[in-house]
Amino acid sequence: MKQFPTDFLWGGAVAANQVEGAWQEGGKGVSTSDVQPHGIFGEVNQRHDNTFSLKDKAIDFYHRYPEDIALMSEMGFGILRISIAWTRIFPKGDELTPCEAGLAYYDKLFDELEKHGIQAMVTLSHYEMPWHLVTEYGGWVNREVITCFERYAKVVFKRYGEKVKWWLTFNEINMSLHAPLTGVGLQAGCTESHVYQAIHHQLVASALAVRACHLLIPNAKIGNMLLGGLVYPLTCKPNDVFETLQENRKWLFFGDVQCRGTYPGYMLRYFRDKKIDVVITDEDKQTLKHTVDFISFSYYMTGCVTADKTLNKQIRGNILDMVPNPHLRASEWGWQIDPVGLRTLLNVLWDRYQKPLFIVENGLGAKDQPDAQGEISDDYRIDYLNDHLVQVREALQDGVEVLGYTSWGPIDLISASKAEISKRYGFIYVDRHDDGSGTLARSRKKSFYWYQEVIRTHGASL
Ligand code: BGP
Repeated sequence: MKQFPTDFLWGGAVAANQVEGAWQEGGKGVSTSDVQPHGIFGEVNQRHDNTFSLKDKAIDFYHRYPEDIALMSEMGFGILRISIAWTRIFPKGDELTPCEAGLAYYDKLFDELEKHGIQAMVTLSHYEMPWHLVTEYGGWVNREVITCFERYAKVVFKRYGEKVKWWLTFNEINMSLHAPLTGVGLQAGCTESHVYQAIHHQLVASALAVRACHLLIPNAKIGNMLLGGLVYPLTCKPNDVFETLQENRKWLFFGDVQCRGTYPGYMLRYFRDKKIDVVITDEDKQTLKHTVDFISFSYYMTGCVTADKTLNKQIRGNILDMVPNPHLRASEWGWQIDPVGLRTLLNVLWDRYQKPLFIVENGLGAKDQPDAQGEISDDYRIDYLNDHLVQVREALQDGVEVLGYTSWGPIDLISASKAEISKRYGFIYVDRHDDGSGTLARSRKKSFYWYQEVIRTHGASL
């Protein structure tokens, strides 16, 4: 099989706070992303001092989306994953009536996609929530936030039910363990019990969104979204192998709850051993039974795990506590490149859940340099994506059900970790720089034509 199935969905993925800009337009409220000008691991800055944040304008997708969607259409996209900024719909998060200007904005965006025959996939919450829900409610540790989220989800399902058939609940829900403010709205000083209580509430909210989506848009599909954090044992020592199992369970736990509808025994033991007290009501247990239709995930890298605590853990990528794999090379940011790991991950998830899979993020962050003619020959990006897609094709032949592939950042955008634009992922270059300079003009990189050919040939050109 050279070609992918003809109904395989090809496209790209972006997030509101990394592309839209217009952070104070259209009635939008302040989100957690707005108060983290230095990225998801950065300090909170309430912006009263007019601190510069590249995200305020981002790539101005809010105003320029018709041009950007036309370019994606030229590449042959069948699907675009976006996120809705919760603060455009409910600026503070706890209002009873939504903001019409925010609703109208996404209406226009979905209409533009439809004009080009591109389906929309929508993440309800991608690394942001209303800041008011953090300051006044304490974030997701407060059960009332579930009600606010459910109201928001129902409003957008009702409004866009005719236009959007693909939905995701929380982006990389397992990242809450590493970036609690971004994930569950918890500020410095929170305990592990707080984090897991907040995560529990988010899992309940995710299941309520699944229930509402099934009721309100019966012909839509709703999935979860995991950071595919596959890790390998550094050696074949039994303790390394067991430690690796436990490390993988840290992220698979979220999938277990969202796909199987119940807490796994290993997690309940972890809570007992660590004296973590999570309130899980009988009603919550019933709610969690509303499981997702498909599993979506991001994949960038793998890492290794060792039981030997004397070995230095290194900080790499957006996840901590992994040891570099001596057999892999890494990107400029130290993210280890492992195409075969994607095939392994697809097989692991398929074997575990038997639910369809959607790769909703994958890509290479790199510093692109235009040549004298202004062209960008990003062969490194083409190689990365090509090698990963070849492994997706292998997984399809292994019998794994893969619905589609949306590469991360088909157009350059602001990075989540550092809030810079110099770490670029796009097929489309955006003339903007970390200091805020640049014309915002768009241009096609070499990878633009490569991806166009991949889509045109259903992957036969790989
Ligand atoms: C994922 C996030 C994205 C995206 C990507 C790349 O974790 O879901 O929002 O940003 O990582 O990370 P970065 O932007 O830090 O390079």
